[in-house]
Amino acid sequence: MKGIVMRSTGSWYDVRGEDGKDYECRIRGKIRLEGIKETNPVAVGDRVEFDERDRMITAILPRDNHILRASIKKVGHSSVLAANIDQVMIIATLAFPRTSLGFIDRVCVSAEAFRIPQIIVFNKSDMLDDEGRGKLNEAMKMYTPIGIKCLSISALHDNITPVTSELQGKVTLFTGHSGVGKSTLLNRIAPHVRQKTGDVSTFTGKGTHTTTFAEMFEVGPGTRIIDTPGIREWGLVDMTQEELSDYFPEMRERRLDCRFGPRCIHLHEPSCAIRAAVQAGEIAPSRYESYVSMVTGEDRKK
Ligand SMILES: Nc1nc2c(ncn2[C@@H]2O[C@H](COP(=O)(O)OP(=O)(O)OP(=O)(O)O)[C@@H](O)[C@H]2O)c(=O)[nH]1
Ligand SMILES: [Mg+2]
Ligand SMILES: [Zn+2]
Repeated sequence: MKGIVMRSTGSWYDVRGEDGKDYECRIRGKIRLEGIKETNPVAVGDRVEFDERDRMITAILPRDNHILRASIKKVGHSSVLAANIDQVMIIATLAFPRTSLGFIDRVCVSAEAFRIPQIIVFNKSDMLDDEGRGKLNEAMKMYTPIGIKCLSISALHDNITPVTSELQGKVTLFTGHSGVGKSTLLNRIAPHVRQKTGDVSTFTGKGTHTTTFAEMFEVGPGTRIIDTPGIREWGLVDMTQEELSDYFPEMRERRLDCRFGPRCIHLHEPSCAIRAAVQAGEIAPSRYESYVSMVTGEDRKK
């Protein structure tokens, strides 16, 4: 039978069969998807074939896309967060816990590499002071013009219609640090889900890693949300220095004007159109900083 992977623990997979029933399956031997070398061969969102009698996944059907991240601590270790998704929703908080713009940019680049649209939801607006609100406005003004939709909400107190209307009929991956409110938001959107949520430590200001497995929830007809465990750091996978600027929408067109053309990595080359645009205030300094950190970073080179 064919089915779709709804939940993955790494050794067990909950597969929703075409008959609408859920089956707890394992993987037979080593099935590998051509061209994929990650440690977890089957990810949430994968369409699979399985044997409903002995509960074994026998094949993974070709993917439309997937989203990959590398672990920064474990060199050479990367994992597929989810497969066959329509968009990524980055849940971010500027305080408690703090999400850096560098982290947001890394997620955006990883999604953009597969042309998966990104939406940033700045959560916990109720916790911002004047300074925080200023930073929020600046961030929204920076991302919106480059085609990344931004929303500001409080998952606890606000009407969340602006978020739900972005989700209709799509498969959306929720990602972000631990404690930013991914599961809280999911519970507001789909009260029948009842995901466990956990407090942010007042001592470290960080989340406590409450969600431990990626899981996809059906929240309406054709509307699915994948809730995932919080991520501390996001490393890029398999990108050359030359291609990286292609995944920054504001650099993609401009880089054609660099004197060294596609070989320019926009660091010290003469007549670089990207650096000129930064100097002219057409590319945000913080985006360029993120770019530099990624293009010179160790995690990219694996
Ligand atoms: N003040 C405030 N607290 C919030 C808001 N959204 C979530 N929280 C709180 O933040 C804490 C963490 O929420 P979770 O939903 O567990 O966070 P998560 O992103 O799922 O975290 P992990 O599962 O660990 O990755 C909980 O105590 C929530 O009640 C918000 O908009 N405002
Ligand atoms: Mg959670
Ligand atoms: Zn250049």
